[in-house]
Amino acid sequence: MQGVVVKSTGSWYRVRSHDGNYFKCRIKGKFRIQGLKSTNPISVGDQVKLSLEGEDYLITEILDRRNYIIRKSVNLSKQVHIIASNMDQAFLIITLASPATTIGFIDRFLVTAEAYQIPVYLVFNKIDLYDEFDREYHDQIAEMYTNAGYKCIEVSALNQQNLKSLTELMKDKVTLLSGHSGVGKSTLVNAIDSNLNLETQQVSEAHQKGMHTTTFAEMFELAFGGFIIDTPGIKGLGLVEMEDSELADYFPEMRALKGKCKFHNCMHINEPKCAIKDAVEAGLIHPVRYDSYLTILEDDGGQYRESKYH
Ligand SMILES: Nc1nc2c(ncn2[C@@H]2O[C@H](COP(=O)(O)OP(=O)(O)O)[C@@H](O)[C@H]2O)c(=O)[nH]1
Ligand SMILES: [Mg+2]
Ligand SMILES: [Zn+2]
Repeated sequence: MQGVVVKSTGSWYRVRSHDGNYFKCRIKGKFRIQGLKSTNPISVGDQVKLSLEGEDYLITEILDRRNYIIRKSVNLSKQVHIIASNMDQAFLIITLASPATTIGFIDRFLVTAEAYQIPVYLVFNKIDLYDEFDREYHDQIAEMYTNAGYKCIEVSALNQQNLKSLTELMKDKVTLLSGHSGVGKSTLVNAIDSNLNLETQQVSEAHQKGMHTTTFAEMFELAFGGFIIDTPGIKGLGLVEMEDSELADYFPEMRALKGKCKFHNCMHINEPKCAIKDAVEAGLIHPVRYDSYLTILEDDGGQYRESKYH
């Protein structure tokens, strides 16, 4: 029998078989993914084979992962924790306030998702709270990301505004929901599918709780077809291994100019005849995005090289 892991607690796993039944399972034997030092052998989203031994269902095999995302393990610096695997797309839930999602956070998320080749939609939630200044700020940010090649969707989970555009995208897909604690991920899921009833929190409470609790990702089946993966308490994605020279490839608007700089190894910092700097000057690449590029390059150069494989 084959199925998908929808919940993992570390000691047991909940698996949904392809015919729609749910099983509580344990692992048989050792699962080590070659080259990946992870604290968890099996993650939500994994396609697995099951067998019945006595009264117990056992996971006997993991099928190859199409993709996966990680974060650094809290305790063991060299190890990673696999958050989820085999996703079709990600929704990054963003709020301008309570809590504020920073551009830096968004851009890091986007870079990571580009590196994993997971399409991202930027979902701005809590638009019911906007005053005219928020609206103006929203429009500026949305324009910046639209020009960079990302689709922006604005919703209110609370008022159930514009949720149809999300459900259309989610149908028959596996969607990762990500974003800071308190942005409304659980509220959104509950609003999208009334069969689901995820726990929601007050923002201040979520803030305090989010700091120390290690909560696990969980996959939910949508009544209209498809699955979502909720990632409570996950602040950001771990970074894949990449060279500094690859970073520009993970900014779609910079990737579009690949090979156009005078020097083939241009890092787009202060080299002459740099197509990317020219594009920033010409207003074709947003200076804020370019700033993010420089910041990530500066801050995370070492980190990029560290995380995925050893
Ligand atoms: N005003 C407003 N509040 C919202 C909206 N969506 C969620 N919230 C509130 O934000 C808080 C955190 O929501 P929750 O779903 O627990 O966030 P999560 O941590 O991302 O799962 C709760 O108090 C929600 O009622 C929205 O669209 N508008
Ligand atoms: Mg939640
Ligand atoms: Zn350049």
